[in-house]
Amino acid sequence: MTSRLFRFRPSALSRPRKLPKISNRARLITSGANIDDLVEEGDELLDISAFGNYNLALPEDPYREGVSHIVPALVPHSVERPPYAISTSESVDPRPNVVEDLDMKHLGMRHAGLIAALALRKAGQIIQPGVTTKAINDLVHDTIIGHRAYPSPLLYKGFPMSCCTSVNNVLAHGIPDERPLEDGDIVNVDVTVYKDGWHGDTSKTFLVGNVDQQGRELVQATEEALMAGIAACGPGVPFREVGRTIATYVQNYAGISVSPDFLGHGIGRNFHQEPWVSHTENDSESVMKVGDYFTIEPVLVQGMDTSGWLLPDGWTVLSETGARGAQAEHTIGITENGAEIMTRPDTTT
Ligand SMILES: [Co+2]
Repeated sequence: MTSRLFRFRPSALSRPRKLPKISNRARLITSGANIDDLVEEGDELLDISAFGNYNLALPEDPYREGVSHIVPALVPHSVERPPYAISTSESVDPRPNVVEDLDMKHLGMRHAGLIAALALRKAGQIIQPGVTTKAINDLVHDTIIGHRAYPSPLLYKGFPMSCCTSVNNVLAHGIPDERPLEDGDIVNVDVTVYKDGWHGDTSKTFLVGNVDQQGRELVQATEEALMAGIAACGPGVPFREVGRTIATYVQNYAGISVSPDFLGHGIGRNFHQEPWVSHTENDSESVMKVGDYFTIEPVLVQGMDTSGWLLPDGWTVLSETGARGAQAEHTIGITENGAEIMTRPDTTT
């Protein structure tokens, strides 16, 4: 692999949740380049050797503002769209204020969740060095459309693709592009499906070829943290138990932290809604009840600093340190018996 030194211009980037007003570049320094010749005022050299053996995923140079240059994939007219993806003035929820039958809601959520899980599993089956994240996106898109369902991220707040793909130091919300996956990468694929008025949301971080031990441990810790968080759920349980459980669990891993910046969310007729589910220690008072549907989706980051940069595309969040991040997500339904994973890829109950 190439040098572990990267030139980065943090002054050109903003922190997530602050207004992005940036147009500048971060550039990969390949081995053999004379760094002194390339560094300009305001640059920082990012040394990621402590985090393992991988390359930073960096955007094309020069950066582009926004995503208007990306052409969204087409969705057949026969597929029902969520209100935000309908470009007419009639883009209101076709089912306002109806009292939901809980059994029907559960079936609807399971159906959406199942399609999402199947699309995610298919994506995992093609992941290997040389495959682009755009190819992953296209497979996810076609799989969802094939089930006469809609890929929820597409046109959500202007997002131009049908899933998110986040490679290595991209913590979340990466936009699929033409970068081929490299041997040693880790890549999160985040799939959400809208079917018959319900959303199902799931993600997983995949290993690409031979991933170093630190990367494998990060991905494993993330999967385990998600499952620990789910195991804590059930009717009558305070939502803060999810964060407490995950934070405690991750303490088993030296040198890995949980990001406080990415939250699980209520889900159902809407892609994102209350309650917001923290994956770190918190003092939320709200309590889970039967019929609640929400995601758990911890982002774990190498090192103790989880802060990030938002790219000028308005979506991609990079770790500030260059460390890798991994994420795993399921949609959970609270039932009389506990918590059910709605985004399991199997059809058994
Ligand atoms: Co989600």
